[in-house]
Parts: sequence; structure tokens; C-alpha cells
Amino acid sequence: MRGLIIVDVQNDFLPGGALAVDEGDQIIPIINQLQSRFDFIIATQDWHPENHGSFAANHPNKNPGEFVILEGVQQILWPVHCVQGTFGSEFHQDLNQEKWQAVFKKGMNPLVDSYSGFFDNNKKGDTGLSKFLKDHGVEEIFVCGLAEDYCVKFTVLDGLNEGFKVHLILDATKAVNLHPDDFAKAMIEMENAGAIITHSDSF
Ligand code: VGL
Ligand code: ZN
Repeated sequence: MRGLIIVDVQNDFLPGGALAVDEGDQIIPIINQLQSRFDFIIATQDWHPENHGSFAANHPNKNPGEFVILEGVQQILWPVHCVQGTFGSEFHQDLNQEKWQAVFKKGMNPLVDSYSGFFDNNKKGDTGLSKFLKDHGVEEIFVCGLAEDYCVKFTVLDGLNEGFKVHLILDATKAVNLHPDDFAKAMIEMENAGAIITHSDSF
């Protein structure tokens, strides 16, 4: 069976949000249309405690875009975003949630960031997504959402590692683009790892 994975379409990643992805809202109607073609849909949700180590505000004299070491691993710093229970952490109100089988929350451990919907960045914490998909007979996943160069990319790469056939839906994702070519670089990385790049009207 095939499944649709909607990554982090939350207010803080949309225009006006704390970590806004340019034109991120443009993918919402595309994702809603896509949902009508899937019987198995799950979403991921960035869900940080206030003291999360990826927030620049939690490190003295540090700004977003700078780096720290968290648990021995280099971590880029972000503005405070997707704090549990805040408006910014909610899914956008126009995103259809009716058919979702489950929501997988991530980023709760303050000591490690968690881009992928499967595992944290240290590959220690497991959200249970891989087992959930396998238990439901899902072998092929179609990934969309935000942001293409972070959470979408790492979800695609972990999905491939977990043995799924993975499609990235090109027109249903947008990048943060801290550097202007981040979108293209992430695309190449996913393709080289074995992802199939597709378009919402071509499958
Ligand atoms: C994300 C940066 C920090 C994402 C989440 O959803 O791509 N990016 N947290
Ligand atoms: Zn985050």
C-alpha cells in the first residue's frame, strides 16, 4: 500500500510564523487535493518544549543561524518555534485533517533536534513511524510539506534507509533556503539516495 506523509505544515513554518518558509502556504491547496487520492495519510508535527536546545534564545549571545554543540553534535540555531501548545505549533487551519490515521510528534527532547519524522538527529529517539507504516502494510511513501531542505529531506532519507520506496512531491514542498541553493542541493541529495522526484499531477 502507499501512504502520504505530510511534514510539519504548522503555523510557525508559514508566512507570518516564527520560522516562516517563503510561499509555504501555496502548498496547502495542493496537499489537500493530494489527500483525496490517498487512503493512508499521516502527518508529522514539530513539538518543542520551551527549553529546546535548537532555540538561539536558549544560548547566551547566540543568534539564529549560528551553531552550538548539543550532546557532542553540531546544531544550527533557530528562532523559537513550534513550542508545544502554542498557535505556532498548530497545523494551518486550511489543512484538511479529516483522513489522518495518526500524527507523529517530534523534537520533544531538549538535548537533540529532530528533523526527520522517523528518528531524532542522533538516530537514537524513534517516533515509531517506521513500525506504524510497516504494521499497516505501507511500502511506498509520498512525502510533502515543510521544509524541503530540513524536515522533508531527513524524512525522505530515513524513509529510504528504512526500506520504503520514497517519492518526493516536488510541487508540494518548499525550502527554508538559508542559502539560495539549499532547495536544489537537498533535491540532489534525496535523488542520489534513491528518492523518486515526482509532481502532484504525474502519478
Ligand atoms: C524544521 C527547522 C527546525 C522543519 C523544524 O520542519 O523543516 N526546520 N525545526
Ligand atoms: Zn524545530
